[in-house]
Amino acid sequence: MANPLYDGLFGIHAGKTTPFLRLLDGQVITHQDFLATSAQIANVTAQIGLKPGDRVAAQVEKSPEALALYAACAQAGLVFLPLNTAYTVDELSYFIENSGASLIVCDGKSEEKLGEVAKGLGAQIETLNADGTGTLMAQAQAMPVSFATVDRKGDDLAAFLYTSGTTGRSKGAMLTQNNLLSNAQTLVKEWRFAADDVLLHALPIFHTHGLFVATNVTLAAGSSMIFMPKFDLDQVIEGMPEATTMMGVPTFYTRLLGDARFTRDLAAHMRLFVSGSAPLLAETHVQFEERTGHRILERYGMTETNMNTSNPFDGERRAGTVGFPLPGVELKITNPDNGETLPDGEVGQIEVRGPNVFKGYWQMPEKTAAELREDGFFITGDLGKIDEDGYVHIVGRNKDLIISGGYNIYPKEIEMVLDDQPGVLESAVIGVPHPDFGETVLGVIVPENGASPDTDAMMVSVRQSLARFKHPRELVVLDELPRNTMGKVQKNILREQYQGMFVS
Ligand code: MCA
Ligand code: AMP
Repeated sequence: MANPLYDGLFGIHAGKTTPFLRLLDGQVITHQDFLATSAQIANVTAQIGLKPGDRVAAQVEKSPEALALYAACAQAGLVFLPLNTAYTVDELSYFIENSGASLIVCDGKSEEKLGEVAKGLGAQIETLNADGTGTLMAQAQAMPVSFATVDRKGDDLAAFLYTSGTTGRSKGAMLTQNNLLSNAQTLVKEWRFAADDVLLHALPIFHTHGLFVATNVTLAAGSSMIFMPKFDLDQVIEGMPEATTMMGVPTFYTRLLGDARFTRDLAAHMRLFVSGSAPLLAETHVQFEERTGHRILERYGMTETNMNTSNPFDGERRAGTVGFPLPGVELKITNPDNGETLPDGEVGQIEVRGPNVFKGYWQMPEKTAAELREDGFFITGDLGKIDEDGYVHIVGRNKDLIISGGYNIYPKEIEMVLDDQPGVLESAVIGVPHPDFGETVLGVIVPENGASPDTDAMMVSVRQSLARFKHPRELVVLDELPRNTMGKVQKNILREQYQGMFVS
């Protein structure tokens, strides 16, 4: 028996004294040290009574110990549920309740509020602070540095990641051990990762990009990463000469280009820059090459599927495209009305199938059935085409989604809060271009007859319910929303009307 994820990403490094995490204070954590910490945490989970298959919800700052918690869950056969540090207690309560998490790990600052949630739901709670202190590590330090890895099958669940939906209710995407392992191994090969690579890691570790792409690839390659708490331009510029690779959302690259210290010399030691999570403007691609001589490698993925396509490592990295389906991944463009495959060159919905595709949404069989076909193809909700050379282009979205700085925001969630406010008849939330975040959130409010809604008070409610990155940058008041003859709100008209609001 075995545990494919733990064995394939972590166990393979047992006894290795080579660096895994390089911290900003100069501290280096070897693979061996990291595994010792994760085994100690796994021992804590067993001691407090967690059983394989139990869910562990973690809303913690980025730290080596937070990463070790992920490894510990893999080793103990627990399902890891990382949560954005920006989520409010309202949002967290839903995730914790919906997932039936047995353990909540949170920052000491949130213990009081989340403690109440935990109590109400019968979950245990432990704390883990940004500096590695807290009740979890206090117990872990007294534990043995080895743990008998729990047997798991490739099809067993390894992680849940919540993704919002067009109906406003978040869905727990169930990812298996094989989903995560197979994708990491494919990317190591495709992007030529080797043990001597040093990845500049400035992404958060609660989403696919920072955790399952950047971290898992580093682990699968046995390489190391400069582990930064967040994207800080000064730190990234300072760390780059020590790195060989970087992964980021387009905002990382536009921010770098906006700084005169980011030069060809600074990037001379780098061999690869990868971009994803949001569209990289062709203009950014071109400017980046002019400045550094590097062509950014753009790839395309989703929470439900990990990575689907990538531009080639060797060969032309074509600006404005997301490259080719990864080995083992099938991709087709279909007619949204009947699901039939369309000829190359025609725009339709993107569907994917492969070992990377998730198992379904936790306890939501109807939603799973609506998006994951019986034959294994997943309907991504993205619109695209395949060009004559086989490159995949994403041309739009068949889902009402805003991507701001790489974070996904579903308008429905915000509209539900706005619609509840006094004096509001209805609302429409749209994404409009933004120079730093790519897109930003704009709320359009229609008042009830005779009412003059207080937009400041509305923002107070929004702040209480929703994470900061989802807050509308502005609320505008209109007499009515544009609608088509079927009565459907025409968000495209609103997007056109306000497209210049935040760009000069
Ligand atoms: C921070 N803020 C944001 C965002 N980030 N608002 C909108 N969109 C955002 N993405 C808030 C802050 O809380 C702050 O609020 C204010 O905006 C300005 O913050 P700033 O200092 O400029 O932001 P930052 O802290 O520097 O963060 C920007 C960032 C960060 C570095 C771009 O958002 C980031 O690391 N994004 C990466 C997201 C990511 O990993 N996505 C991958 C998802 P205040 O002023 O009130 O304090 S996985 C995925 O999409 C798929 C699978 C894939 O293909 O990868
Ligand atoms: P998430 O739900 O956070 O997993 O985000 C997945 C969505 O991000 C996809 O469905 C796409 O709409 C978008 N996305 C990811 N990578 C790219 C990319 N390279 N270009 C355009 N959109 C992307």
